[in-house]
Amino acid sequence: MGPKLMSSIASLFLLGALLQVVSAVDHDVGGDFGWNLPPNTTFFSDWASNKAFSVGDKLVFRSKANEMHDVAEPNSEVDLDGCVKPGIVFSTSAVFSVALDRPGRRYFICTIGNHCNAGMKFDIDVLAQPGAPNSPLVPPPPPSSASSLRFGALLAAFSGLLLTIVA
Ligand SMILES: [Cu+2]
Repeated sequence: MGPKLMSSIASLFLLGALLQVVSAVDHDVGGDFGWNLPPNTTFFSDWASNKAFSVGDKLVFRSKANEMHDVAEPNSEVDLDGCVKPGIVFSTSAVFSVALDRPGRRYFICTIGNHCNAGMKFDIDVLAQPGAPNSPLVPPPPPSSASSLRFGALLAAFSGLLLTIVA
């Protein structure tokens, strides 16, 4: 493999990484309304059903300073429907982000008071992005290719120098 081809491949990897960064979306849960007591019980499930979520995206939970909320992740649809509070609560801070780092269905509720029954609950389907460089489905390029690329570039520069000297 010539240095030129290898640097083209490297550029492709770089472009892929760049596109991945650009395409990752931060989703403000509930839109401008935020993660607060909703006007109706389907507010957040309606919000989620209009969105597409992919690995690499983030959920951003923003709550009003005068309202107390948290974020917790039930294990199943049954627990979500029944507002079963999981043992672990992520955060009670006014702004909290959840990284969508794996594909599959995920469930979120607020465990405070009866907020979940009041509608502070939703589920999402996180889509994998096969072909994206940092997707777990695609292994990263082996480290040896990076070092041989550097060696190839060095070799090219060196032989270029030699040719200049000889000529
Ligand atoms: Cu709440």
